[in-house]
Amino acid sequence: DLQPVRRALLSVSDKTGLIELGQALAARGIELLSTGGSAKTLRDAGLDVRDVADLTGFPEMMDGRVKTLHPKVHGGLLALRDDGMHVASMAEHGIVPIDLLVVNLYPFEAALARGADYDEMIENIDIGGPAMIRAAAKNHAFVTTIVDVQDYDALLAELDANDGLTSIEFRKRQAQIAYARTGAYDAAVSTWMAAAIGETTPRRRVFAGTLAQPLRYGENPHQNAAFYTDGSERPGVATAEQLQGKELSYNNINDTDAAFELVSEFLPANGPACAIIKHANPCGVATGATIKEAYQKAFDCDRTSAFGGIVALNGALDGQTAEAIAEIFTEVVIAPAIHQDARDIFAKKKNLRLILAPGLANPAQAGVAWKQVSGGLLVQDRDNGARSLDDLKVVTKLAPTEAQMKDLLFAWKVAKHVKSNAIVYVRDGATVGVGAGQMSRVDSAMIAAKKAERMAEALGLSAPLTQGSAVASDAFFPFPDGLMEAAAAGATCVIQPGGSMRDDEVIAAADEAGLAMVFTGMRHFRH
Ligand code: 93A
Repeated sequence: DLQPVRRALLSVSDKTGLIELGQALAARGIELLSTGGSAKTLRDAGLDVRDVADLTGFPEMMDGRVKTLHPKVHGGLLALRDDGMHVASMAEHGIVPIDLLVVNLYPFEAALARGADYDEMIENIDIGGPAMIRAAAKNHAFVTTIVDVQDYDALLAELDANDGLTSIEFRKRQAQIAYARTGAYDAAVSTWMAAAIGETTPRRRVFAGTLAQPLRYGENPHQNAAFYTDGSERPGVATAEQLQGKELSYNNINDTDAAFELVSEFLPANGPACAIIKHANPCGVATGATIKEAYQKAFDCDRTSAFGGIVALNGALDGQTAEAIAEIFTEVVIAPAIHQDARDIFAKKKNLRLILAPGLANPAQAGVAWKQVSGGLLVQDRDNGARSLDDLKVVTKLAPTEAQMKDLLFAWKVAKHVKSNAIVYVRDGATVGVGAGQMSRVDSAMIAAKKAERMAEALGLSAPLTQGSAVASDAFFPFPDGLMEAAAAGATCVIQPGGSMRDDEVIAAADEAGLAMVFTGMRHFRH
């Protein structure tokens, strides 16, 4: 099922590679049709091009809103070449077949990224382009549709492999991409509109992605998987550059995201910070005078779990820190800057994946988070909530000291990134025990304390570091038992949302145990 390409219509906003493509098509004897700007680019390069306006007999009008919306264009794309009636209609109306369509759309997504105003966004909604793409893709039995600059080479290779014709397999594959492109385009328009008109629960909503990378497998080897990106240019695992190491796995991407989002909570202006993640939960988070000290303190929270972990830094990775990290097996290191000496040190660790992020993530960034359940999607705002000193309410007789307040806020930031039920012990700007993902809050408090005891033994300390620690709970203590578990582990101050029916009981228990406790009035469940 090979089809000839005699006539091509090129209409592109992104002119990258257009001249080379036009030259290559012309060299293969293909007639070129094109719209205003595209035609000019081709003509300026010395190519012979026919204007679509010449074909339709209508000038481009209404600021370009109407340029290709014409039966001579759409008839040429949609006509079935092997249908007598279609062929007769073409002859009757002077419609010529268009065998190849190359379109890329008005840069709506780019306008969105630069924060264009409402009117400008509206003008960036492409109508004629998607109409042509959908028409050509529908008629893939005869017509080839190209919507991405990155597919120009594949098109030329296809033509060369088939003596100037295209195969049905190629046309089908490109048609599928074409519909994904128009789908994603309208998804971007509709998502933008929902935000612009303040619609938080639109009756219909769409998500779209572009393949960034096929993955060897998913969470487990028997699951197929791939990584799709949403086109946003925000710093994160999707926009970071891998400098070395094996390809990232599904779990690596998930964990690196968790690590990077967590470490980004710590502003570089407040000093270096490090987060070490295992299975999407932190096993150590710390600030320090230097990046190396932050890493060391994070590592000392739970050295056992840190083995094979993901390390994220909020500042430049230097050689000293790289040396310290290289002492144990580490899967991934991600940082917003990486010094040459650090690169040299890791170059010897062939398997370690070293990733350079284009800056830190913005924890306050608004956005949507979604999760699949059978039969649908659960959609919610990103958890971009944060609490500062002024938001905290002291509820016990004893108020935390300034130093305790610092640790409490630190513990709270970390707790937001720990799977519920989350209990986080912190001392001197470093986690010293993390209890994650337990079905009972008491168990989370106990497990974190046990881990701290084990670390104290390993480090040869006289007492676990939870002694004199600050403790955070991601949700309120429904009963005093969880709180008492933390007190038994040596916590002396507590941060939690409050809001339990038994707050009075819990506060009384805290007073009796000599604890200082603050309420945040905000919960950070994470499931
Ligand atoms: O304003 S439109 O929606 N109306 C149209 O009829 C139309 N036809 C093509 N935009 C239209 N296009 C778009 O113009 C294409 O999708 C492409 O992005 C752009 C190319 O314009 P030019 O060749 O003038 O740079």
